[in-house]
Amino acid sequence: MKISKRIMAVLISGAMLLSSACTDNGAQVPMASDVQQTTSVEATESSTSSSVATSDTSAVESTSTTAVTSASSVADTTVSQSTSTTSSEPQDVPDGQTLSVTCTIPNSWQEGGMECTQIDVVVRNISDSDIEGWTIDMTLGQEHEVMQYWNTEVKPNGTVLSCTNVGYNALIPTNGEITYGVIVKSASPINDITCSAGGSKLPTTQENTKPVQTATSTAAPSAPQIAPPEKTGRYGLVSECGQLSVKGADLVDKNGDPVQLRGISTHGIQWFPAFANKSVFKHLRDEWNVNVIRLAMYTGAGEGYTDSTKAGIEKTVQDAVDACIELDLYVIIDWHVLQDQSPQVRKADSLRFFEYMSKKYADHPNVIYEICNEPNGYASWEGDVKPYAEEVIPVIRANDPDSIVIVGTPTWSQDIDKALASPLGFDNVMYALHYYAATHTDWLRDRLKTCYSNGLPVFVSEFGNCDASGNGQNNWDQAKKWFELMDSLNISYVNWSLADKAEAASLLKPGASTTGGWSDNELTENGKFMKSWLRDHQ
Ligand code: IDC
Repeated sequence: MKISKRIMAVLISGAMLLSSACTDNGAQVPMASDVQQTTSVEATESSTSSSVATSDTSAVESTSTTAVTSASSVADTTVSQSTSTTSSEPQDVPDGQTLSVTCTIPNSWQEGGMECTQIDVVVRNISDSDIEGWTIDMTLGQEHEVMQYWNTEVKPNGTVLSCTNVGYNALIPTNGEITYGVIVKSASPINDITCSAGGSKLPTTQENTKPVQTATSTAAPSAPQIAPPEKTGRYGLVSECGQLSVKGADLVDKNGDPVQLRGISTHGIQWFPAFANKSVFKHLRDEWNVNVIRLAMYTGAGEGYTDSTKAGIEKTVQDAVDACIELDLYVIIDWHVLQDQSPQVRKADSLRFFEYMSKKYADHPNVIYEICNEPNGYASWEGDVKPYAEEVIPVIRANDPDSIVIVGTPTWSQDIDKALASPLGFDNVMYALHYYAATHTDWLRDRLKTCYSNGLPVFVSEFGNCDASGNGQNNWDQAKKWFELMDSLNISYVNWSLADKAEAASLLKPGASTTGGWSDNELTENGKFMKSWLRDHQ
């Protein structure tokens, strides 16, 4: 596959509407020195780009940051407009500025002759007071169609895409930040993005925009360039435990000794890609003591995984896998079947995806494949899940013969007894049990005990301390009973979820930093509990 690599500058400059009451009628053009903007552009892959896209996909990474001026967070008029200069180093933020906006293009690809561009945006409150309500008008320079968006409401208007807060991220505390993202389709590549407040479009001058350059490569997709793992001396990392396998009902390390993986699952990686990065994972490894990250990729069309979005989403997964490998972490690639009920619905995509991933990561003991999150509804073990697994596992095994594969079970991965009655005939397979402590209690723990004592290898690849909706109240009594049981059986477990969505299951409060290093103020009740539980775990 011929892969083209575009190096592209994204320019973002402009003003911010500070509150819903704000207008920008009084916009003024500040002195150039009032506004600081940094645009840095880097090509992160030298000659090759890999993707699981069905269409030709090129990875483009560009970052642009600007500080945006305003009178103050309580003002009812906006102030700001900016000209900007390109430089590679951030400068001091001048007085009077309120928000900084960082715009990244982690993925772009072609599809049906159109250009698809994912734009991730981080908005940071750099003022000394909280901000309630924000709107960013992004001028993309051309007509476009919005394919997907998260953590924002969008209002397309010609070449302008207006992005407004949703309820849970309206508030940006001082020094806090929120993230949102969009994927747009356009006739030609997006070369620069200009932001403005309330429609006061800011000029993008030619000198603000780096020329688009093109580089091509005919090299085939190859394994990522992996630096030697960073050592921490913590428990259960890949450099210590190596290739895992299954012995009886137990997960064991390269020496055959039982090992327990404990970690965190992302929320849908298509909705919260901002938290799936190396800096966050490193913080979780070093400060929370996790040794596994699960990457949940929802696979239903209504969940945003469509023919036009899947290339971008899958690339986000790959980047996150690469980050985990660099960090010496185990990583679970989760084909997050939920809305579709049966994994048969998307089997063709699954076979393509796991064929690609298992080939790409064949030499990395870090990678664990979870082939169907939670079959549910009509999906039965014998009629749907088992035959699906019998097709997918050989595809993985052909590339990566000794990897661990986790197989979901019916009724949202509660029916491990069905797997016990009719297990799969492959080595190194584990069966998923999922629980939410405020919903699933003794009866499901009893099922786990029975299945384990009958030799079934079980992996709790997702659990919550709240109820099964992902919300409601956390139930710490039940949570502790689950931990006691799982620890006594050395069963691995992964908490849902690494997101700042306003729901009980989230580990992070809305607007939490996307680079980790969270203070307790940025953690939810679940976040604080899980941090101390995992960190102090022996
Ligand atoms: C939930 C999310 C919620 C989202 C919903 C539908 O927490 O924000 O709106 O999915 O996409 C599961 C699923 C997991 C669910 C979670 C909580 O694997 O996707 O996430 N849950 O409902 N099984 C049991 C509970």
